[in-house]
Amino acid sequence: MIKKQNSIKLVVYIICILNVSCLVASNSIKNAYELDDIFSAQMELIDQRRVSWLEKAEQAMPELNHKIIKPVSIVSVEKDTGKSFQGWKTVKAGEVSSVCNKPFAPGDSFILDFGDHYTGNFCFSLCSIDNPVDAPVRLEFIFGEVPAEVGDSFDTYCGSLSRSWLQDEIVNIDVVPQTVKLPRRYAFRYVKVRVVASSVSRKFGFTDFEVETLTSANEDKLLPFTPKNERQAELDRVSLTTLRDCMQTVFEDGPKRDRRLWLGDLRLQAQANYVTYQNYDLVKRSLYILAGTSDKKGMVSTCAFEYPKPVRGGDSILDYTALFAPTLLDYLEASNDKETANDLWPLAVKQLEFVLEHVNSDGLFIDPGNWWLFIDWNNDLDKQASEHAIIIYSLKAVCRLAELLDKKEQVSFIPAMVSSMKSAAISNLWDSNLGLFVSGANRQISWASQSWMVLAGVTSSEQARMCMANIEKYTDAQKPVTPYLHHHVVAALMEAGYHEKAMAYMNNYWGKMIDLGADTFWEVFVPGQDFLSPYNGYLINSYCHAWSCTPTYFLRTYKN
Ligand code: RAM
Repeated sequence: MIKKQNSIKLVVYIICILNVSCLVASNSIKNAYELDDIFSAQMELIDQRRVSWLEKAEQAMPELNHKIIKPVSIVSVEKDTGKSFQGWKTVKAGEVSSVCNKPFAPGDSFILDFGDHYTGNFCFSLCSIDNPVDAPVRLEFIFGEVPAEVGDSFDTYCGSLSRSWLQDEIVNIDVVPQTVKLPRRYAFRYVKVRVVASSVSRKFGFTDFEVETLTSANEDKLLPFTPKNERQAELDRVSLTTLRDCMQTVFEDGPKRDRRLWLGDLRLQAQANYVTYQNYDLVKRSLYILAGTSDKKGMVSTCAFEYPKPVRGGDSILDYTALFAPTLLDYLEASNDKETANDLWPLAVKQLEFVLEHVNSDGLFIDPGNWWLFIDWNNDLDKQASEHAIIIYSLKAVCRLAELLDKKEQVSFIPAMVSSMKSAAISNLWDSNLGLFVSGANRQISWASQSWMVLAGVTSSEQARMCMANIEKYTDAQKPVTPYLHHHVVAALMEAGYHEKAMAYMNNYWGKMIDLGADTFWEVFVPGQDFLSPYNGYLINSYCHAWSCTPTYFLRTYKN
């Protein structure tokens, strides 16, 4: 009986959902502007070009640069609750030579410190102290980007992402002496080495350790930068290390995890790359992979896996879809590569179809409820206003692309649509008493909404200044959780003309990570909440994360 009632409820629910989506679709701005022909023309081009896009991605495959780096010391990790980040500090425990050429027995362990964060392959050499070693040597390695990973145990991990992302390994070595290169790539500064088992009577030892680094960033091409002070130098250095270690055969989001290409991360990495390493081919390859793995409906990939051959990842984020055109526009402006921009133009236009479906005929974005709206990892954030603004931002980028590619006539509907969406934002989402944008049915106030509305140019410059000043005073506002959203706050402060404020904000937020010992910038950071994790497990967070690398972009583009 209960089962039957439940299935009736389910059917009613499905009918309701279908009705609502039909309602939204038939009342969408996309239908009001009769854009179907434009989008189906793009679809034909996408279908014709998709295969060649993956070929072009392959042709733009970068070479990886290597360097051999040796550890700088042996450290111990000590509990330092309440003082050090995540309660662990490292203390120098000796020179690397202190663990070389001496006998080791089961249970012995030490931690190598490479002095900085690297992405690459770890190698070590073993020797026999008592010749010959008559049993395999069984070793455990744990790789850590931050001290907590070599301090805390992985055994209690129960986060929402697979345990297999945690970087540990058990290796058996049959023949000693031998140099062993671990096949898997790791992202780390620290390596904990523990002897699990070895010959009962014959001792072995270590003679050498190194990492063979991997990156498609070329240090010789790095543009010079003169910092104004020590803090700027540090912010630039840590940003560059973050970017460098994420630059592999695509722009990865994190070399520890997810080791894959995400559109939203790519956009920010590419911006930082244009003013630093200038690897245009890597952006081109990344764009072509996302394009070549677009789905049957012509939706660009939100994320893609590279190997064994590029495929679309399962997730689709509406705001990332909207950000394809701005990413392509940035690429065109930085590289002047019109050929690629022309080639990918149909895909940039086509993305508008997916996002405009959820804008009603009054020009207002309505959350369809069946899309992943990202913006930030703040779970309490209402996304309506930010999404609304990002769609405008996307429309404007398509319009600018059209100007640069001489295709204005193809998207002549955009100016009117932008002005309708701006009016809808002001009439529905602007609270003139507060001088702030609100979002959703509960009229939520957030840094995200103000920042994206300013970046989309919805406001007059006076209003932009007003809302960025007001949000600072509004203590109950929803705040950013990730450097990704903090980036957009800094960009919005810049856009509103608050250059000094923007730099101070950046110094304060990213500077705090440096003060807490960051070698690379972290995926998630809320001061005072060291264990915060979107995946319910701080050990699985990425501590060298793509979207966090942008202080170098701000420092190098802010000319004052
Ligand atoms: C995570 C990664 C990635 C981000 C997505 C939304 O899996 O951190 O960087 O783009 O979420």
